[in-house]
Amino acid sequence: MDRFRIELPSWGFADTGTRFGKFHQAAAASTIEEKFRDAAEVNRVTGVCPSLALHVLWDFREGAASAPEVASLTKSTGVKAGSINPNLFQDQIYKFGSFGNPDPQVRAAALQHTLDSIDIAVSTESRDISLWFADGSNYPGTQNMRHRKAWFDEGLRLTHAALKPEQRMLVEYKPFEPAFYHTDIADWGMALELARAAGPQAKVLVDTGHHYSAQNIEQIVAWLLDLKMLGGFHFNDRRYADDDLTLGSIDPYQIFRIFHEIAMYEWETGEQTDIAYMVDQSHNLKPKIEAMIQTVTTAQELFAKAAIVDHERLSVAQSRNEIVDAENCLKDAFATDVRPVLEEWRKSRGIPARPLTAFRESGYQQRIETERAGKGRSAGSSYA
Ligand SMILES: [Mn+2]
Repeated sequence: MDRFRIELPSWGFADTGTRFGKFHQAAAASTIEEKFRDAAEVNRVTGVCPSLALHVLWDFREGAASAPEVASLTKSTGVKAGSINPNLFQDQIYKFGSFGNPDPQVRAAALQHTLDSIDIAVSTESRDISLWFADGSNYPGTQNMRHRKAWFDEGLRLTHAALKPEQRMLVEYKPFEPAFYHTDIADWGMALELARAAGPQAKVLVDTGHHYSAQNIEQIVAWLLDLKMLGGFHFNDRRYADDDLTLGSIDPYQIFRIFHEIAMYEWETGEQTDIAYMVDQSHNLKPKIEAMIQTVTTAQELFAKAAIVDHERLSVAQSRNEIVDAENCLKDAFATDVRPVLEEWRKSRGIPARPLTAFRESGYQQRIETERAGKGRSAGSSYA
């Protein structure tokens, strides 16, 4: 548990909604300072969220000139700037794509924004540039998929060439939405190919909500681990599409199986993986800070359950094809209530045993509801 850290998204504290509308919350953060303060509160009660993922368009209103403000917020809140997310989907020029747009001027603008984002990451001392592209098309025949692949290849190589030695670029994939016919980076195989072609500091980012319903995500994780190409996760849960629900709310066994693949890999190889665990959720109905605390403690529980799988016993059962025993290794661990031991672990680290209770007793929510009421209705992120 001492090694488990999870990064919060700045946009998870802002007002978000669906394409049908937004329900405003009085406590929603509308400035970068409020997002840092909320993240610091989650970190205060959980002790495992030392960094905040930032969105360039939403959090760096003045581009690189906003970096000193972020640095001072890091100082005052103790929360570091985490992964830097360029925004290549909201500007009007991106109607037909960014890196994959047939118009060379738009591709150049998208690349420039990405290079600017790398500079921002240097100034905030962020390691990871997290790349998600909304590029795709809605109707057959309207775009040349091979040409777009080549343009992506070129754009990602140029992005990689601008990275500092300690930086990484993470390539995220998604099968559909906002495009409904084809997406340029639709699955992990496409992301893998593009990342490999870009260079050694490019890895694949797995967003758990970016798969078709029946897809075996832990197998993708196992392959990416084996290929040393797993850069990180965007955690969330879903029932139908990219629903951005709270991690483990619909299918906790799914996240457990992912953590199990990682734990088993570490046990077998003796390696310590270097994977960025990040939250990418949109809490439209739940109070945002409570939802984030719930997310973090659920992630810890599922991580702990995966850690107590009897690897020795599992390994033997697998080699002998004792499939009931092998399966039960997972089921036994998953059925174990790890909450008491997590409470003990928190107490031993000076963290509140029950983070949600500690948060409710702090009065923080009431304070910000009063402070922020009526503020920032038009500011902040769109649905994301
Ligand atoms: Mn994501």
